Amino acid sequence: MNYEYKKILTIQDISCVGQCSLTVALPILSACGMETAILPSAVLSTHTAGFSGFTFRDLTDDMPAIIEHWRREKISFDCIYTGYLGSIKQVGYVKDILDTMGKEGSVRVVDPAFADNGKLYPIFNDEYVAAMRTLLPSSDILVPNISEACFLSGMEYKESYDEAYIDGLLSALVKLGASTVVLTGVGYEPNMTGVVVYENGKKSYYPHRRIAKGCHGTGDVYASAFTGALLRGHSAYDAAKIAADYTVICIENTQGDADHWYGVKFETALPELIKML
Ligand code: PXL
Repeated sequence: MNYEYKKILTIQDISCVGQCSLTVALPILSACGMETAILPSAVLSTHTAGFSGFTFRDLTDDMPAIIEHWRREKISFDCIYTGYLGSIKQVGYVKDILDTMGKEGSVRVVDPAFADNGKLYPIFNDEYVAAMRTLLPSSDILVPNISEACFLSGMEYKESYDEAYIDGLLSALVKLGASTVVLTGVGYEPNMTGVVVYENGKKSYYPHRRIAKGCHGTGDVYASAFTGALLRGHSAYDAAKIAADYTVICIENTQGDADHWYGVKFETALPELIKML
């Protein structure tokens, strides 16, 4: 084995059908060669973006006993990666985990996972956004899209913008306590998008092709591949680039299949991801 094998805890929902959250994060992190542990935030029959009448079981009340058991067993993690959470109360438990359950030198990746295209996902509201803001000082790397960055910072959401607007978002997030920010979906030209990595006051941009607007599940594919590549020892910028290239291939491999509107066929591109690592 020519890399360090690490244990990662990911906290997000189980959407039984829909290719997002844990059903995406686990195979991607495993493909990156890492041990996975999970704390499911909720169980849904499907994700909430496009299916109607989904079921939702909030697992908040299971969390204290799980955390307590882990503490008794002295369990800790090399990385804690959070995504879609189940309730405002749960955010407090997740903050506690971020603050106390990492090993020395661990990395905490927070994907806000609550908004897209300027809108909050169905179950969330402003109070949830305020709760999520409290996670920023407990994160090492925040991976928002522009919508989430706007809700967190209170800045207006814009479809088209310039670099000054993006700089404003980044500095607002840092003021709220974020350290490194990996801002996804940043495009200054038609048919292009990209990712901005803001680290130690330095901003780097990786532009790439924008294939289709608003593909479901790509945020989770991106954040999972980013986290896996980071744990494999890549810099935040290189991990951001690998995750972007992988996500683009996933979208390409899904295009043209109208029945597959709810997610991307990320499994088909795992061999490419492994090569990039
Ligand atoms: O992909 C983000 C996500 C995760 N989990 C659930 C969702 C969504 C996006 O809509 O509904 C349940």
